[in-house]
Amino acid sequence: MFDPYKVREDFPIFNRKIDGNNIIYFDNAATSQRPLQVIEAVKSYYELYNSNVHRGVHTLSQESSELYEKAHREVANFINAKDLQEIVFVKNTTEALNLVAYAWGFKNLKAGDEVVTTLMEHHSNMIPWEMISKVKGFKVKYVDINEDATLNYEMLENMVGSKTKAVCICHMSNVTGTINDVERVSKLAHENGAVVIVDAAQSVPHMPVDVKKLDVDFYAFSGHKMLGPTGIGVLYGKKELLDEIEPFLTGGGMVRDVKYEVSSGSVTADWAELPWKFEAGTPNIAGGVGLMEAVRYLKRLGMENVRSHEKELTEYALERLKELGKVRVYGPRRSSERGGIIPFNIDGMNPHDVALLLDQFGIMVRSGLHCAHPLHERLGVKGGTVRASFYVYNTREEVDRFIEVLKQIEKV
Ligand code: C6P
Repeated sequence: MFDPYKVREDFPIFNRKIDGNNIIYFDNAATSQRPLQVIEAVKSYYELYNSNVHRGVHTLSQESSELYEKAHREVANFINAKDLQEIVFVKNTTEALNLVAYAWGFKNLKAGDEVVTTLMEHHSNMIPWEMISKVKGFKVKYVDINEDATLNYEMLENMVGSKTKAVCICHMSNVTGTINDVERVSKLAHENGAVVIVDAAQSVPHMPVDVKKLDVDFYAFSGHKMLGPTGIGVLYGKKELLDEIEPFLTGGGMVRDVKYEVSSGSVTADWAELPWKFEAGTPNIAGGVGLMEAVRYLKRLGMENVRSHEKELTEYALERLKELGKVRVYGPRRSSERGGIIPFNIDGMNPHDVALLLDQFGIMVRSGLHCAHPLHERLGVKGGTVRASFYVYNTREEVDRFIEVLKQIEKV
């Protein structure tokens, strides 16, 4: 039985009170909290194994390398990738998407080509494509959303064609919680010879993911949104695609051999095997170890349970929000199409003021534009939204308190 009260016991931060209030943490789409198991794993890495990886023959370096490789394998297993060769550790989703844009995009895109993305993207799945399009001359096209903030699939189907080289889409919107049918998008893209690049920052932490079933080409996510440390993220890429592209960052740790050729007076290099070819410089080893522990923790909870807990909590919160006369909620109507994210506004109030008032009661939400300005503009809320986002340790009781406080704020 999944029990959020039992889960909470693993999270030391919930022992803290702020101005006498328990912490109600509803800002999980920005970053999650960390369980003791993850904190301990990072601590014990530094206490027992700390050493650089792939750079030493001594015991500590061998052990540290083994742990770091194991972390890649466990992440691969978590999303059903073939093996560690398809798992590149990066800093976060932003870096993963930039890696694809710069490494794959520079090699494969030219004038006349099109990259199709959507209006519901986080800036990190828009701006890199716009930046490269200025150099390479291809066009970035945007698929619209429907009135309930779901993707306009009809428009997507009309937009993807022979010129399309990539379809870049989020699995779950960080603003509306909309869950996109990535399997359908992959099928459409592949039928047209395009690759599928998915921003999975909000999906991997909250639902079961099988990259083989989704048939995605690249899939990017962050450790810090899934109980892991900050500064560690993942780029999954199909081996054949990662094999064919050049690294984005170059330098130490990612080469097999580097030669100075006397005849030409220049240096040439050939790359290390996957995934190390894409991990230049000393990586975030402790972050990788912490992420491995986070993945183990989520596996023990069961990702089906995580999804159904959040779905249930979201349905409950949406139902209770109807009790409020001045609150306007955005996002899909069907709970099968939305994750545990609720953006809303209170009539006549600035979202930051609402967030500050909630904060006085120990309730943490995010307010503003959530790094998705075009989406807010499309929703007709230029001033932003208040966003409550749930995770494994949130409870119905917390939702009740949230509603009670919102009722007081509404009166103000
Ligand atoms: N969204 C939010 O509060 P990073 O910051 O690189 O770990 O993740 C970027 C990112 C990319 N895509 C989506 C869908 C995201 O939600 C995020 C991060 C946070 O919504 C911080 S802006």
